[in-house]
Amino acid sequence: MEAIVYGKKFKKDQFPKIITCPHEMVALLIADRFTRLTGKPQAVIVHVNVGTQALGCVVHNTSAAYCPYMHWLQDAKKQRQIIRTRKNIKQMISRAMQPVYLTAGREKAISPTALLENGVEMIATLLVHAQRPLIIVGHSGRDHQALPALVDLVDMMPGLRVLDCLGSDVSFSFTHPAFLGLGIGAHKAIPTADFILVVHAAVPWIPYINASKTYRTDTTTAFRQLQSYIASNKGFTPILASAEYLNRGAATKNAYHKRLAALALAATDLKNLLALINSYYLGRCLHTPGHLVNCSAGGLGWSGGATLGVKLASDYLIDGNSKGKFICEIVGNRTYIFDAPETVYWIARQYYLATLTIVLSNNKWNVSRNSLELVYPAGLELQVNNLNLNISFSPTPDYAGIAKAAAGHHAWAGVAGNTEQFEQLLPQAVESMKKGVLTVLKIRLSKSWQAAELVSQL
Ligand SMILES: Cc1ncc(C[n+]2csc(CCOP(=O)(O)OP(=O)(O)O)c2C)c(N)n1
Ligand SMILES: [Mg+2]
Repeated sequence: MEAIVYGKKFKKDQFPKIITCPHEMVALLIADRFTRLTGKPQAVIVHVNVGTQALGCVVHNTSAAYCPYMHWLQDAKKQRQIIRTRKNIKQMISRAMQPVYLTAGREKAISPTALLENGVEMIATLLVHAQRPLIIVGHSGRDHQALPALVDLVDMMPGLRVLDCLGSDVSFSFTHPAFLGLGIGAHKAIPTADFILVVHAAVPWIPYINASKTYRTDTTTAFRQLQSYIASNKGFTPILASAEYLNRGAATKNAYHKRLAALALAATDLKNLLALINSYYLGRCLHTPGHLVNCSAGGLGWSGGATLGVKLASDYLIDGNSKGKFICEIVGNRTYIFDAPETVYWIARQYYLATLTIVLSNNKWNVSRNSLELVYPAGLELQVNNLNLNISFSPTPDYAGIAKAAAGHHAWAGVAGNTEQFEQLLPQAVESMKKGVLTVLKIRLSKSWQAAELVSQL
């Protein structure tokens, strides 16, 4: 703290901006998202041991999202010895700026590299000759140049399809006919594909893949290399222009439109609560890299701090003056509580970070029941309500009120209890946020507000 005062007093122009953050997880989340969007390194200062532990699952989320992260004192003995010599401090920090998760030990520095020539030739040949080629992406969209490079590659290969296992970024255009959508866990295209190119995606969940070759390379460069190799190879041209390939291109397009029609139909069936339509429809608005920031791992409590980080980064990239993009967070009711909202909205007010938060309140932790029913499809849980399963959130907290109170009442807070109220309040919430006011709208999802949920069934 002495150094902070010194820096603020005597090194004004060189000293970093410091944000006070009353919760460690939120601090790391802000830094993580700021770095992801701007590429600028950030630092989080926490208490040496208990503060480190309070960083909690965000450490896991950050490393799973390939956000370069250096933990200075985790393995205190060894890292202290390495860093405190001061002689190699510059090298150690610049090494940590590379996409490595640095906890201890000296890992190899990685810099963006191109694919080796024989790698380009091999992948291109396999892609062109495959009958049912598939590309799986996960995090490649972090580099905003990678998406257009992949679209160019796919466009020249009729029948080539792309599956996104949603690392945390928009990696392929959701409206491209070659897009198979999001597949987390499994997808029917995987066992039937005869060549799969996995690019920047964590794949331990795919039991079918036994990679014959792996390459460490810069994604955008590799897509561009493959595209130009295929375009300039005269042997490939007649293959790609053959009737067989054109037919399979048309079939891919057809299948895409059929999938959309099936989803549109599912959307009209209000009884089918498991129809996975919401995320898909939301996804159809996503063509632009950077328009979605997802968690990438399962540690809840990430979205509030992450939203602030994205807002800060967006303001910084435009003019540093609250003129950034429209930032909206959509969050479940339990997840909202994990976020440490009293910290998040205090910071939001303190640093003029206006965002729109929509809390979807179904009055419970529904996912826990879903998981239970998957394991015990005919179990005892079917005979009891959420109160008996201890996953009910009744009586529900005033989610929007929590935010408003944390922001010293400098916030717009609303609750929509039905469709009409939602239609009325949403435009007001959007307007409020656009005016620079911190905005939180809670939506009470109807099914969960039945009186039966309040009375024990045991
Ligand atoms: C730190 C942490 N603790 C516990 C979990 C397990 N978990 C996954 S989803 C969930 C509940 C989410 O509830 P809510 O946000 O209300 O969404 P809903 O299930 O109702 O759709 C929990 C506890 C987790 N992912 N992360
Ligand atoms: Mg819920």
